[in-house]
Amino acid sequence: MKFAKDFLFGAASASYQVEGAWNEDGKGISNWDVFSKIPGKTFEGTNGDIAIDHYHRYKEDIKLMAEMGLESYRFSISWPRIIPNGVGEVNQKGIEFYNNIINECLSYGIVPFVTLYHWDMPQVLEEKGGWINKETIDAFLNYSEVCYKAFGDRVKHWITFNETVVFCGLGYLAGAHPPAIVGDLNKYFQATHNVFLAHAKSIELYKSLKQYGEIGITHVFSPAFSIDNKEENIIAAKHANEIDTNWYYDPILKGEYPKYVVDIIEQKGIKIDWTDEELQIIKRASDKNDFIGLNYYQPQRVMKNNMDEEVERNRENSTGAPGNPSFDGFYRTVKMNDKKYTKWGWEISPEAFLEGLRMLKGRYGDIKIYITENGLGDEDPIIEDEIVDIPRIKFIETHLKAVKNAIEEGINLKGYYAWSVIDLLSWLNGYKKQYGFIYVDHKNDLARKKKASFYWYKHIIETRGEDI
Ligand code: BGP
Repeated sequence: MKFAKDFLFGAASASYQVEGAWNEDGKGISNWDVFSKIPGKTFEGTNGDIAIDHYHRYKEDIKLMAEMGLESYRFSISWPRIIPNGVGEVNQKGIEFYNNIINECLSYGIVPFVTLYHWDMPQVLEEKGGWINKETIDAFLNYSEVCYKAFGDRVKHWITFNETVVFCGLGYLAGAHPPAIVGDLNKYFQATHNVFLAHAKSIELYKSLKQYGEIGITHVFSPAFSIDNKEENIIAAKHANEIDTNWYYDPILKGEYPKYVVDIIEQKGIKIDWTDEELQIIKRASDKNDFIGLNYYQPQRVMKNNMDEEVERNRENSTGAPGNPSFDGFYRTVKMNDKKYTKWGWEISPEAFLEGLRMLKGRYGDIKIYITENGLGDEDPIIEDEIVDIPRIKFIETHLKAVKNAIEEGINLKGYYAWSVIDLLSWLNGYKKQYGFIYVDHKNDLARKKKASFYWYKHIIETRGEDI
């Protein structure tokens, strides 16, 4: 089987991880500009001040994407580059920059797939309470309207938010992302609700503009599986899926929160400020999603946790990596001897990817799906000046095979975006953890170089994945 002509082969990035130019051309300060400079927060104090300087080198980068045959480029817009203070004045230089990116893509026939919020929030808003403050919802609505109106004539694919579970989980439970709050379940759940509301309002707004593109949200996709057939572990895996998946997917795709989690919230005495009107807006918007974006890296292998205390989550276990109990102490994710792991301890399992997609179809039906991120974080081998990232090729190949199988089973999958198009700043792992098809030489003026995977992906796109 070949992938259909309208299946998009893409790759992705995010503004803070590639752009740099953190204080140029009128850009406002973001929460990440501030957070990354707090000692001890990121790997060896790395930050995105320069990142890989995509801001100045976007032409070279997009030319390389075109050479690779990329059909679509998923990137994000930096909110503070567009509206430096979160609300109020629009920065025309910011509009110009993204116009340039979009036009450059289109000149090569590359479809721009745009994320509005990939975590870099204007610091001014973060200081006023960020996602806890309901005013941020209106500010986001205004920001998204500015973007739809400025770019919507050419951008026909929009993602409102990237991975709510990560920026809320790490922001309000683990303290590993801004605003660096630890263990505040009230704030965590409130923030998620406010984000879902902002999403709902923004897609209603988008539809009212009649730009006839498509819009959705991107979630982490990390299905939980019990490590064995013991009942207590099966219950633990169900619990993990309710908290980590259904809480995020249900309000978007069903327009309501899962009762299982709502009951837990009530039992714990957590009070979410949500009005009937807000819940109705979320309900009303749920059938307006054109697609769901899935970022799949790994599943969660789950067993009952026998510890009572509540525990922190960190970057690694927030996406299900083994070794730690859940934040509510109910279950733990574990490493299994018969599974394979990356150097960063993330399980490699295309099988669980396919199985998870089946679970998703079972719960939500035929919603259109894009895989908006999938890839291997590695320290790439360099042999005689060539970057021979064979493990990455294997990783992507086996996951594309799972995508193919899913399509053959009738799952409505319309595109695949490898993470990442080019080596970039990993939020907490600096430049050490590489994901790209294109290498960036930090010892040589950030020079770009094609990796083995670059040529391989080009071939896959050219042959529409026939050999997979
Ligand atoms: C996702 C984010 C990406 C990217 C990726 C890899 O959660 O959406 O922005 O960072 O994970 O993560 P890491 O760099 O931590 O390995």
